[in-house]
Amino acid sequence: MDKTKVAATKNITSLSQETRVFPPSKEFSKRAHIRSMSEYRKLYNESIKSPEKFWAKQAKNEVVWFAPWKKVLQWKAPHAKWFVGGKLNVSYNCLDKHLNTPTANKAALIWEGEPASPGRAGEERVFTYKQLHREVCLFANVLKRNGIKKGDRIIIYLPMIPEAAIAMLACTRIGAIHSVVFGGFSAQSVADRVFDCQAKMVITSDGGFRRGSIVPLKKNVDEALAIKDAQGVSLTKTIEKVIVVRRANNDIHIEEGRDVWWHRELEYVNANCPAEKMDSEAPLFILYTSGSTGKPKGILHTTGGYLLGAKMTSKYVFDLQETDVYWCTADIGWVTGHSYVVYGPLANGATSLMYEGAPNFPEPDRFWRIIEKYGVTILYTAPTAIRAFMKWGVEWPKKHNLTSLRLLGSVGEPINPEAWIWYHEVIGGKRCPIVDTWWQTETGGIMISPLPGATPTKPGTATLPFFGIVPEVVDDQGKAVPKNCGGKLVIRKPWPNMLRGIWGDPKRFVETYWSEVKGSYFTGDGCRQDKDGYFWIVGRIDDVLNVAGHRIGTAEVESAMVSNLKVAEAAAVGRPDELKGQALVVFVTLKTGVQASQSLREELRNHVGKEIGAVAKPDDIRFAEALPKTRSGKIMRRLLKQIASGIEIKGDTTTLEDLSVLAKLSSSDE
Ligand code: 7RM
Repeated sequence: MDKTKVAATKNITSLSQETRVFPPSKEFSKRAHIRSMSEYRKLYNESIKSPEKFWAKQAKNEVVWFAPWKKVLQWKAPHAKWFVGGKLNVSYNCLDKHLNTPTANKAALIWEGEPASPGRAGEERVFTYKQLHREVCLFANVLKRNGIKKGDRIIIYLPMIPEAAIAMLACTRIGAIHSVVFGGFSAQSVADRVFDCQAKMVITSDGGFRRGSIVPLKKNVDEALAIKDAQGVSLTKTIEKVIVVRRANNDIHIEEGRDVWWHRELEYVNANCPAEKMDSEAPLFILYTSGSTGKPKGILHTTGGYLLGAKMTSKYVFDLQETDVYWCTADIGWVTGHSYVVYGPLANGATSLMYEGAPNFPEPDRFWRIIEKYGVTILYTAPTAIRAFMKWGVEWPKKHNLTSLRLLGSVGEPINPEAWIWYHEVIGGKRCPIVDTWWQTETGGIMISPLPGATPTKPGTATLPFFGIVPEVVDDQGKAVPKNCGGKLVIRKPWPNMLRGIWGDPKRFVETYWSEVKGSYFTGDGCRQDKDGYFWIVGRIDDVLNVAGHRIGTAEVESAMVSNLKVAEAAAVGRPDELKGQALVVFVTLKTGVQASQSLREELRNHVGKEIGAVAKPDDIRFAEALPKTRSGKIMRRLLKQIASGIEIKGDTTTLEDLSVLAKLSSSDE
């Protein structure tokens, strides 16, 4: 019997309980960029039937080019070149383009700092497009003054402050390649990344605020720059300069000749810095993402295709309108921060809000306070955050007027229907469409998502592909599986903002993404398509459980578990089992005030059994205070698997948000 099919059939049974459909309201559709499914289908079909014609037209309309391209696409699988021969500049498209328009004096960036006392808002800085342009030009000249040339690599290791966006844009202005390293990463991660891309400069700050305390970023950089390899050779000898933003006013060491203050450097430069004419395929940035094993991969994105993708997806998925105050809560150290805090919104002339700190500082209503204060209209956040809000209780959002919101977004993992409905009702006041957006660091931008004025949504699915994207669910032979059967998610055709490679490792690029299914991009995700063609991500392929011959996606077990009112969050993993191949272990955190007990364990087992069938009844439920997550909020199932199997934790834990979580988990035998 086909195992995939069994699992898939089970999935339908389980999810057929999730039949709620939410069509967009007439009022929303009426003023949206894409107003109906037929409009979506028409454009989508065009984009698939004649992709080059479609993309050429979009690139012409959406992007300012200094010189036209000669060829839209050069595709020698797996190597794509888009808009070959075209010249442009990303910072020009995000800033200069708006200068002689009414957008010039509109807020480009609204920033709020973390420090605040209960009941109060924080420090505020606002940059109009004109002001942001000036800051970027000034800082671009600082980069030049400090020896940076086209093609040089720069590590940006900053908190969520405006200087982070300014630094990114300044790099793109002069053709330097940035690699943003999340401010929560360790000295070792900084050193590894410097070494991998042979960076010439680090841009950091004295410190950053996080939940009321100061993260010593500059100290981490000092440590990173002192790290040597086994032969005693400095890992970071390529670094010539460190530019330091003053943010937290904590004491730091300044290494004469190497370290300079951002604000001091500004005194030496003017604001005249024409944007460099960059080749469409010139590297734009490298962003490191952890692979399933060891060494992080430096995902490479280039200029023209990336910008077009970021711009178009922002415009259509978030339905950006002139009056929106748009807030993507992702850190810029994550690809979501690149495409949907900085490049996408600014290329569209939108107002992008940036918040420095934690959602529960000084109290769990910080997000809602910010939304009320600035009149945020679009909120884009992650399921892990939504589940945290659910856990903290509705009293926090209820304290604030959230009626400015008109659209909600989700990204990072499958959003379980429970969280979806809560988001819809409590935050969206039942009035806001939700766009559940599926994509990856590698894809550069959103790939599968509703268009909010057109697509009827269903809780738990990212629905349908964006223009020009051809996803398919396939079996191990690479053949498309029938509707409602589980399989691997691949992308059949090249798209403009796809990754161009892994920095310095062309072999790994081919092996990781292009060898699993011949001729197609392999996403690493498990998926099934329902009868309407909607894509349901069931989790990473590596995480798919095989219990007594049934292939079960982690996301589905977790979703079933979390649909119990007492459960806040759940992570399902397999542990080797003589009888069944794998036994199903679910780690569970409970809602505030709920007590763990043997009877609750039984109750939850039965609950999952009822929701998705007896095969998915957990063999073991382990109550935990918290789950190990990456900085971007993804559960690290690899670690949980090791804990569940009682083996020592191996492999990379540098992306782990809170190391103490692991210790607690390993010792918990409640
Ligand atoms: C943007 C981002 C990529 C992986 C991806 C999936 C998972 C992301 C969704 C999702 C289900 C979603 N980049 N993922 N979004 N799964 N529904 N809407 O997250 O490179 O950090 O991660 O995240 O597994 O492959 S990422």
